[in-house]
Amino acid sequence: MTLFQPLRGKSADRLDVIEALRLLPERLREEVEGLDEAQLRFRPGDGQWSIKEVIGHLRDFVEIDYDRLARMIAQESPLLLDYDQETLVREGNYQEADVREVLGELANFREQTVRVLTELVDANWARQGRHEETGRISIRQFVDQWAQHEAMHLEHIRALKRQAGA
Ligand code: NI
Repeated sequence: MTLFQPLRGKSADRLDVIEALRLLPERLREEVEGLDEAQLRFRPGDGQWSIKEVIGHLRDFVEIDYDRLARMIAQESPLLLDYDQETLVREGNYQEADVREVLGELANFREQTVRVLTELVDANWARQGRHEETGRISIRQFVDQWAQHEAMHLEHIRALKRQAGA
């Protein structure tokens, strides 16, 4: 994909956040290493996600966010649809899925996102989309939100591990 040549003025100040995004698959693999199936499937309460489901949720949004990013680059102020996270996790049937396969899918989408972000020139970080629920958002704001969301769920997984006796 060619993105708004010339590729100068790359976003040096964005390297930390891009690196955090790049490391997500690796961080998740480290967290689940050595866990047994019962620990991965443990739900702390009714309607609460297991570790497998949290990873499925992250996989869903790593895919959705890649798609949103591609639209924000290709279109002027695209509409970014909202998704129901509970429905997606239920439909993904992540409790029965192979967590390594889910992580592999997540890693593939994330690799594409990181490739696109790495090639963005400074001005393109200000490109915007219109989120169905929350309104205007720039690529820069959006990417910061992903990093925060993912850091929060990494903590969430650590808490679930403790509750599952891991
Ligand atoms: Ni979430």
